[in-house]
Amino acid sequence: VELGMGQGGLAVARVFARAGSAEIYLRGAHVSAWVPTGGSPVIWMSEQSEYAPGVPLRGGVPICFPWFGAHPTDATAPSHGFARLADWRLAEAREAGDDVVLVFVLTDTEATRASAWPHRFEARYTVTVGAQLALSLQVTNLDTAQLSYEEALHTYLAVADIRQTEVSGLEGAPFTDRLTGPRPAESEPVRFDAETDRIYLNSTAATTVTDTATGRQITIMKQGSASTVVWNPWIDKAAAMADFGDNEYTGMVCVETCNVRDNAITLAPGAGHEMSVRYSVA
Ligand code: TA6
Repeated sequence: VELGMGQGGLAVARVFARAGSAEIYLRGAHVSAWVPTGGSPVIWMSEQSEYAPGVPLRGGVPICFPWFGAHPTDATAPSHGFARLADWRLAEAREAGDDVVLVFVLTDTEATRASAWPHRFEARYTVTVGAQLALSLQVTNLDTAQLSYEEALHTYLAVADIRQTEVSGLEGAPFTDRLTGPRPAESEPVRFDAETDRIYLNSTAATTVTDTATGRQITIMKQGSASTVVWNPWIDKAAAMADFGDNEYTGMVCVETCNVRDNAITLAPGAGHEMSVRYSVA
């Protein structure tokens, strides 16, 4: 593990395990790269990503916490919560067999206690790098009252061509399309020919991203997550984002491991919850 300077002068941890390498910005404990040894990048980052304070990286694995999307009542609150904008502490770095394990920690601060979500908490984020990438977000309620939160590992996966990509594993599950509302279950894998922004609730299934152009399959297995989001901004939405190149939408798909909306987590004082996900490439 090397600690160094990433883009924008931001602190970054660079991990070199035998079977894979990764890069994690301490800002947001934001995984920005994972490359299996001898393979090609699995995690996608925008060429236009900004590395400026108050602006989340575009791509990688943003940690959305403690709310998902716009805050329901506070219009000044940042989209997808404060965790991806915060400086996490690298608490541990160790080898585990052929893998390398990093543990990042975020606890409440004066700023978070003054935010739209003022609770006392600890979040521990474990990143295990090797032939697979495993991510685990453990949240503990350090408050004296119960608290509720939403969470998402908003992972951007690299694909050769979104128009030749499909996401399987969600067949038979109803979903809400952020553009058109509740939709009935489909029997086919998700395919992409326009902006796609789907929230599957009560969905614990593993998913697979199949890049039919190259044959690569990225398998996503999750624990402690009842929601899955599938997103591609397509042409117009990508063009509307300053940190998203106009044609970059063809090279990525977000498959997000979450607990959102009805699947939000409630913790009694002292209680904790773990959400984890493992990516493997075949
Ligand atoms: O996960 C899909 C989504 O909620 C989309 O609606 C879009 O807003 C995307 O997240 C990106 O959000 P961001 O705040 O990172 O630009």
